Amino acid sequence: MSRLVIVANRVPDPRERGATAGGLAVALKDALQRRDALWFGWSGATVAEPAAAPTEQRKGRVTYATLDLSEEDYRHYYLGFANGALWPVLHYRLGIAKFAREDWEGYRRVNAAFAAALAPMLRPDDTIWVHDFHLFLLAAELRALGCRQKIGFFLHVPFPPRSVIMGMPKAEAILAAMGAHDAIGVQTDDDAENLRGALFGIGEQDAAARVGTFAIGIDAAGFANLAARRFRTKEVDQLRASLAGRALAIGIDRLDYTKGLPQRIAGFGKLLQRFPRHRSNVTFLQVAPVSRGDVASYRALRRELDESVGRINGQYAEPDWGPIRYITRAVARPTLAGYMRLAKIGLVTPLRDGMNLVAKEYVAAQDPEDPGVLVLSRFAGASGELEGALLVNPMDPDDIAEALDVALTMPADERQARWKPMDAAVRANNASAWCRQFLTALEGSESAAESAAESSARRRAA
Ligand code: ADQ
Repeated sequence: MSRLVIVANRVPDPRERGATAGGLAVALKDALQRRDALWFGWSGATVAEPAAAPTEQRKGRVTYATLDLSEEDYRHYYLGFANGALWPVLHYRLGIAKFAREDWEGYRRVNAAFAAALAPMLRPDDTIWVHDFHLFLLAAELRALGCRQKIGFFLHVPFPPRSVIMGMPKAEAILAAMGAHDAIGVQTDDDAENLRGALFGIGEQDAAARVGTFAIGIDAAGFANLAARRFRTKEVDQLRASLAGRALAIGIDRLDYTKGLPQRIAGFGKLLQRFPRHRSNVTFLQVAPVSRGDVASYRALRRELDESVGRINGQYAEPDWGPIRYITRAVARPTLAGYMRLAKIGLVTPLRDGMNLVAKEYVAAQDPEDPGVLVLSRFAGASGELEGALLVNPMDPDDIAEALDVALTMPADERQARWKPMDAAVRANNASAWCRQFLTALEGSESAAESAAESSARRRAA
């Protein structure tokens, strides 16, 4: 089998073990065990004078190759264009996006530098799989350097309607660069429709035809085992004891403005205000470690949450009960798995989310005999697969409060009837299925390099 080359903004630390690794590393685990692989991307470090050639480390069948960034590239490429412009726009938040030409230049420069460092490492029969919005231009840069290998792209975040994306300066250049891929994957049919519409709008019909939906999954069996094992550990016992028989609702997110945290906290406050019978009977634990703490909008979010949690706790707490526990430190994944199994309610209310793996992890973590209830945003990609969840509009704290009230009083047979099909879906559409389906589409696709050459030959002949 040919080598698989994964390109992503971040490269996992090869020392990370299965249970502690998150997101993409888990999703790709199967594929990386079955064939030789190269994982290429940013080291996570910034240095004064980055080397042009990557540092390599090998573990098992995978070589990890990383580049450092200069302070300037970190500021313009990562904080500026990727996180300041693309992240909000792709989550439909054109109004809070910040655009600067220097950021765009930094984005182009880093995509080109990544391509220049990767190209000499490639073998003729490699399959290349590029991940996410940091690297929209990479494939086009590789093609310009003469790469003819199959290149696939997967977008982990949503893709907004054409009218939103076209509001962002340089959107057209990004869309045009999509034509360099042989297969383009997104999380949901809505994302696919939006992306095709935008590509059509700029005359990239060939690229539009290569867009497909591939909903990302988790290692459901592995997570279920982890949660069951961790359910009886010191950390989970301590949390259980501290609840003194009260129900637990849990939220687990990166501290990010797309995750709907202020509205969620307000929703929990509304529950206590409008349904007083739940006062003193339910505790909400929100774990939200700070991410991207050096972007101003993230600092503002943190202040807002500190204030609203304090206000609700001040208003409703009793000497022996506090409504909200809010942790901005990281908690180890295995412990979180145990917490999820303990929680009667999983509260997952992003304003927009490509998929949201926490929703799937919460489902997988439940005790089949006594499963909890998932309260889920209808704007998370996962809502398409998790039909047994109580779906809410995450912008509406009253809607969240009403769903929490229903969840807290739901009888066991209804909880089971809702959970079973969700668990079946999470197990069927798991990480390995996602990976296999995307790679099958990519490796069986017509070559973009050849079809681009053919269509330019046709244009020349015409
Ligand atoms: P994220 O925005 O990071 O990912 P999500 O899918 O919810 O969002 O989480 C990814 C992983 O991080 C999960 O395994 C989750 O358990 C872990 N995680 C989240 N919060 C955590 C916390 N507080 N502590 C420890 N671990 C935590 C992006 C897109 C999503 C998409 C994924 C994968 O924004 O929509 O589902 O990529 O494609």
